[in-house]
Amino acid sequence: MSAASASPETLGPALLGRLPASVQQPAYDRAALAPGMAHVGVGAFHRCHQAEYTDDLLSLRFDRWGVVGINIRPPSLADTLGRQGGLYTRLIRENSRIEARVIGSIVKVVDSQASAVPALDVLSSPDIELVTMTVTEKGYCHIPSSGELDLDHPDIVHDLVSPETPRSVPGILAKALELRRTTHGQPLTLLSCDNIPANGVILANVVQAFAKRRGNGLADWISANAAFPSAMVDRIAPAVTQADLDSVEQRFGYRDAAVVVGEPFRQWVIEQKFAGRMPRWDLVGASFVDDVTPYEHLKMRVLNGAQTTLATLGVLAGLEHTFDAIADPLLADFVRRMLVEETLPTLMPVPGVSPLAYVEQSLGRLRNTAIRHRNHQIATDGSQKIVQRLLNPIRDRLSRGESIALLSVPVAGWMAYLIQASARFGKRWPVSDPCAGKVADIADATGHDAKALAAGILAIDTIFDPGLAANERFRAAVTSALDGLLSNDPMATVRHSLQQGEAARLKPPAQSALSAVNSRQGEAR
Ligand code: CS2
Repeated sequence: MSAASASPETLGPALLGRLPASVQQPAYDRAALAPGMAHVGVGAFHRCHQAEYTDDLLSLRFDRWGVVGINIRPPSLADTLGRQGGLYTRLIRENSRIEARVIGSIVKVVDSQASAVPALDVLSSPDIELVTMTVTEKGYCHIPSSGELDLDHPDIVHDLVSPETPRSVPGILAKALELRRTTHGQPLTLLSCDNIPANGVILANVVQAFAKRRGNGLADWISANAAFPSAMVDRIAPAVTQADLDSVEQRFGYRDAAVVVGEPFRQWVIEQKFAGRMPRWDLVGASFVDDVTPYEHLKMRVLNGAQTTLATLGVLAGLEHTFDAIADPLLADFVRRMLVEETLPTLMPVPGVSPLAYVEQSLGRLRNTAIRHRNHQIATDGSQKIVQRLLNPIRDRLSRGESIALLSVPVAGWMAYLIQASARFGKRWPVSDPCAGKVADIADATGHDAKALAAGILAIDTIFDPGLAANERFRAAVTSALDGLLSNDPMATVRHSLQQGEAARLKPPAQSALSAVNSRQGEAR
């Protein structure tokens, strides 16, 4: 095809074979591809991660592993991927380098936003042996601090009353499993690819808690016929922008409404616990292991901990993207020292990984200027993220009497981010977080008293379990950091905390400082 043609063609099966040579395309016969698995939540991350691994695998060893993509929440897929026969361009970008590839593993898309019926038809089909999902942290309807199903969640309340017309992920999956049981009885593996600790355990908890309340033997059938492996997933793939879509048209001469952009790095570690046949993703770079916990902790506490820290402190410093925040010498110094001095000692050994090298590699990934990851995007749903990224390492350190001078700053940063979105603080930026309303109410009622603000927010027990919230060292550290972050010079607090962290490093912890905080929050294993 000609890049100079007046009206560029849109990507679709008819364009395969006529793409510019610089665009890699599926090396297998897409027409022969039959659906064998479904994915719920087809967003940028799925297209940049699991769908790419599957595309790799189909090229290496063709099998019945076409993906049916289902969205149960906006956006609609029909107008983008649907119109393109499931095809899309995956760009890998690193500074000035760009690599384009058309991914072919999605064979069909299903929009099920208005009713669960289309999703249930796919999920209950005997052709589907595996369901993967990326439904975001809050899609599980669990309580982050405990990992249990949130029975007060409006969608769960609805689905327990009307299980035939479910809206929530647990409700839809329980109904799909019920249909499988009553029709063909085929087992199913349900693989969460969301960034929450012990995601398989959380998924099993919420589906089983829902099924038990149905009281019709479904929970027992699920125990015997479904598997919920946990997985650690990694690739930075920010929300796609118009500039990304335009860049494909400009560089490669065709239109694509479903472009995704990711960094070169990718990782997928999957717990080996399956109900039936699985795609051999281990042949194309994924790892099948007995326990993903050490990998999850490493990734969530180091890479994601750094991202959340740079995002909230970055917004307070007036910086837009991750790469802007890490280019700031103070924030770069802060995040490296936080990770090395406070986070790394909380990690379990990970086979073949040097923790210090992992920190440097992670910071290097965050400096990639072609990945335009907005700080506000990472700060979105912070209440669902800080438990695994910041509070769990804090809890581990408190239980050993160790300093939390640095890790407590981004916790206060998350608070300051939501507080300043309240009317009382002039609605400095729009926010999206299930706890935003609660924090705004606290801020509106309290005003500028950091102690009262922190006390109000620490009392939100779906995030801060009572043991942690009552810990005096934690309360004092967060309150003092919050006071500074709400001032006119928030970065002075970041600088000051580095000095405090330094002092704590030189002084052994006092016995009296040892706290009785034990189990880890939200880690349901
Ligand atoms: C990010 C993640 O938005 C966020 O919360 O921290 O999406 C992050 O980019 C991925 O976990 C990387 O694998």
